[in-house]
Amino acid sequence: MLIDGEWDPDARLATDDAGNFVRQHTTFRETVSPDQAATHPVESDRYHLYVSLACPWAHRTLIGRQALGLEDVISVDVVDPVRINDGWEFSPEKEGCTPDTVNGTEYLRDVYRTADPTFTGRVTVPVLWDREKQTIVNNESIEILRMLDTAFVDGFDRPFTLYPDEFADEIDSVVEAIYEPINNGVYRAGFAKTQEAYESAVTDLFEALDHWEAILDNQRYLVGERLTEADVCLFTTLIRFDAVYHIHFKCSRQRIRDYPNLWNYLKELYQLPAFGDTVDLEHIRTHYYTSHGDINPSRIIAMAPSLPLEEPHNRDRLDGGPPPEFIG
Ligand SMILES: N[C@@H](CCC(=O)N[C@@H](CS)C(=O)NCC(=O)O)C(=O)O
Repeated sequence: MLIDGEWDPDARLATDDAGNFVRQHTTFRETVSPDQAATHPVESDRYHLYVSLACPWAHRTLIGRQALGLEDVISVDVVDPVRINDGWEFSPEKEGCTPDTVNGTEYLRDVYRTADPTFTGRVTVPVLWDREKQTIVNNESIEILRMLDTAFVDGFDRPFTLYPDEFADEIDSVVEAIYEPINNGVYRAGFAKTQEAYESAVTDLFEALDHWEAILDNQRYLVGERLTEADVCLFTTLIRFDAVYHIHFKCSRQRIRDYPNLWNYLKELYQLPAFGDTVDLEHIRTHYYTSHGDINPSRIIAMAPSLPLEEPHNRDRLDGGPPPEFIG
């Protein structure tokens, strides 16, 4: 991480006294606004995303960008999936990676330093960059996803919304309900430093998955008949589960493929372009197995499981469905 703008490769992920993984809070929390007098007014070709295709948090923003038709409005650079001593870096020669086309840096930490030369904290993706103000607007995925949906509206050719007003409260509560046990829960299991901390995390995780498995028996999406932001947030964890979390993070009770409803739900989402096109299982597997030396010191990448995501799903039996614009 960066400490006062200096890179410290030995600073480790935080755990509390009981061995529980504690996620740090993100620090850049500004917003792109439809108000042209704001610090970061909405504008085409001004904002840029730095992502890793491996990262479930960054993946949310890529799905939002494509689903909301903002690919020509917001540019993207992709870091190297292997993150070792120098943190996220740009390796344009590698498949699926790009250079830093905006700031020309070699390491993402230098983008953080440009925004704040005395920055202290972890250098994480996603990052939403403002070319005009030469700074980071925001590095919290749910806020970036929401901003794409709510700020880039007037003057943009927007097919639909992932955050419809009439469901806003419900979406907020589902996003919050899945965050701790599922989205962050897989990390709490994987980075636990004691048996108790691990067991508590996997128990919460599978209880929450069991709960949503039951809901999805009668309901097409997490908040009902409409596909929303909440589904984006669950998808990016589910798509990594069988190939990575089940093995690398010891989320071993069962796979998503063993849950009939979650598996069919995952297949349905995967088959929508904004979801499927943004999945890179090579970057995902490479990143996790090579980048956490403390839990996989050999850095051997586990063989890819069979994941027939293109096979038919049975979600048409339920009311609702993706908006036609989504099908592409
Ligand atoms: N709360 C942040 C979390 C982002 C995050 O933890 N990203 C990971 C990649 S999956 C990262 O960049 N980690 C680098 C590090 O912790 O040093 C969000 O949702 O955007």
